[in-house]
Amino acid sequence: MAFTLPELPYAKDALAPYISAQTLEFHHGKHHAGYVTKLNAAIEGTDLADKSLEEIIKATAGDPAKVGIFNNAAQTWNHSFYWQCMKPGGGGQPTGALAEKIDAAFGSFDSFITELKNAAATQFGSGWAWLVQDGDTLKVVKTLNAENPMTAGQKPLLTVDVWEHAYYLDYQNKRPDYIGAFFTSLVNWDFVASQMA
Ligand code: MN3
Repeated sequence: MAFTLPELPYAKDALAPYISAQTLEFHHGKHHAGYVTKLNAAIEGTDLADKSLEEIIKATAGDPAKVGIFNNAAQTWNHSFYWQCMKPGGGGQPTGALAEKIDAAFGSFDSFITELKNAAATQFGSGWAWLVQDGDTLKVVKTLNAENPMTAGQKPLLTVDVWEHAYYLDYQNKRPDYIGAFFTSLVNWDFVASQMA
């Protein structure tokens, strides 16, 4: 069954001025849509056509013959997840079990945010920074291009897209400003907490 581009969970102008409607028009309407279209074309008529997105990602990870399918499947998943990690009027700090897990793993919320911002700022070239659940603890990781921590057995809780297409129209080369706005004004901690196993 073909995959479809999910609707954004908010209006295209809802994240402005931190992420503009123009950025979301291109990022969701062109980039994310393009990954979905290419994925569908690549799996049509193959034994992957009836698999879930997660099954396709895990089945093609690390296979040089299937790198095109992996890239488009993972980018389809990563973007659907990224949209949900933000909301209008987001930011602040998590509470409850998530806050306790963050304190246990990183010492404090500030230490955690510093580590995650640093991972996002220092990912060389295109990629993603993540908060993941790894067994009983939380970790910050970064991945190159389309890579997703689920292929390493880690459960994504939060991601920041640091491909240039995520911020260039609004911030040009100033990636740290985009990352700062993401955590100060956009991150949806309720969604992040809901992803914990
Ligand atoms: Mn992107």
